[in-house]
Amino acid sequence: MCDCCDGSDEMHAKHSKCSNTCESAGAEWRAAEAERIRVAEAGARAKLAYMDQAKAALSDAEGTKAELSAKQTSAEQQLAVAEEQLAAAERQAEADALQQHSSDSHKVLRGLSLDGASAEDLGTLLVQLARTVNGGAKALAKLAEGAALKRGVEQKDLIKINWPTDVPDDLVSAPKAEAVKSAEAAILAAKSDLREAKDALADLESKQAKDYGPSNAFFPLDGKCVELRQAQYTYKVCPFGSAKQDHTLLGNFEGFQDSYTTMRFTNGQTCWNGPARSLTVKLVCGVEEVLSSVDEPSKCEYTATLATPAVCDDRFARPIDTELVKEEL
Ligand code: MAN
Repeated sequence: MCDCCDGSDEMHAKHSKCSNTCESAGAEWRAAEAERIRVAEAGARAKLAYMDQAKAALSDAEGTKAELSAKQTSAEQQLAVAEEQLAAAERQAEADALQQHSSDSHKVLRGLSLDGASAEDLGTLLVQLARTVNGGAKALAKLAEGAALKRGVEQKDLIKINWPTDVPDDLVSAPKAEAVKSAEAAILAAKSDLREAKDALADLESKQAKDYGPSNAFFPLDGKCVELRQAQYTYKVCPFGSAKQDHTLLGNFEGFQDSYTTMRFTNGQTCWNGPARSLTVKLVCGVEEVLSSVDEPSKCEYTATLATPAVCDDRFARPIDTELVKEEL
């Protein structure tokens, strides 16, 4: 080991194999220091942006909630209207189908010259036909039913006729009426608007109740996740959410510790013969969220480091290269 800077090698300078590393060591230190300052400044600027995001989302939360409630009410009203329209359209479609059906049956009967046959004979005939004709059985049964009704058989007597039952419905389902289709589409749209408004309202209310640290600087981390592939595992940490090692739950976000310099995730998957897994995340200043150095110092108790602008010192936030900009101008 030789640093070549303390003068001890100078006595034998001629024969010394020591080369002077001061310059390269100094350059390395200066580069590291410049990088540290760059991160501190860029991180601080990013933190100001985080604080602004939080302010925009939270400071007028009551106003936003009122807007969302109004959206919810209007979606509920639209849904009620669309449901009424659907019921009316379905009633109309059913009436149209019945009318169509009875006029069709009549035409067929006339066509087959069977309009003089007795209702029972007609029923039996058509049911037999329905059983033997592949595919259109239910349609034919309906036809028979319509014809029988038309010829004076009472509804209560119809059940005495042995209608075929093993016919899939879709063989007889007529195309949907346009009015039914459009009412159904309106219901879907209103339901989706309603869900959207409800979700946004619930999301905002839950965010209002959370602790996002001084100046709410941690706000933009809510909903973000950071991953790190290390050894055989992929670690995934979602601040305010949960932390995982592949599919194993390391813990759910419990809160901050040590003046917002640490996050704790607890109540993870229980370790075989050990505690429930937990994770302590050390927070350091960085330009963006980067997860590093996951460790397991004690069985199923994990540690990690998360870089984030949220913990940078915003007093370092100087405008980017003002001097340079001035010079360039
Ligand atoms: C898995 C991983 C490890 C942990 C053991 C404990 O292999 O979660 O990190 O130490 O289980 O059995």
